[in-house]
Amino acid sequence: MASEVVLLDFWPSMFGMRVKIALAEKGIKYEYKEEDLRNKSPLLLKMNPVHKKIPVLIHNSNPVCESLIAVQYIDEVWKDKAPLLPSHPYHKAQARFWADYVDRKIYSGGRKVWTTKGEKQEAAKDEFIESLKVLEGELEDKPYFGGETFGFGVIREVWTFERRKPEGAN
Ligand SMILES: N[C@@H](CCC(=O)N[C@@H](CS)C(=O)NCC(=O)O)C(=O)O
Repeated sequence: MASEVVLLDFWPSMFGMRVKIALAEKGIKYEYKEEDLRNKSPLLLKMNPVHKKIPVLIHNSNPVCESLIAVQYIDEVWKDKAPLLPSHPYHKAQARFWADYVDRKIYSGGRKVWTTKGEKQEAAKDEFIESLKVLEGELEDKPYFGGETFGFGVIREVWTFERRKPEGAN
């Protein structure tokens, strides 16, 4: 039986983009459902009752919440094509460490820059640039962040992936 995959998302969400990139890399067909975050659908509230956030990957009616958990789930279920995480436990741990770093430092640092003003914003900018330098240092001269091939590392760092509004989106 073909598996049924649904993605609850909001088109500009960088968290949603991670999951869309993972699905695209694996060549998985799925149904895309755009959410209005000011008026969340009963399906979203049912599938993610804890955080009530997108993205939610629904696989054969089972919800998988949190973007990085969904990316790892996709990698484990569709393991025959385009591996996203390294197979070696240590390298896998490193990939997870840097994914966590991006969520803690880059996302929250960027958010601070665009939600503050004046001196606080200047301090936030400096902190954000320092966090980017740390990432840059980790990249060194590798063709892709986190390794030699496209994978988990690229997915977590893609912030400006083409944000194309799907037809019918608000
Ligand atoms: N840690 C979550 C973050 C998801 C997130 O923040 N989603 C936002 C949209 S970008 C959302 O659904 N916000 C609605 C709300 O907070 O009520 C993940 O990685 O999936």
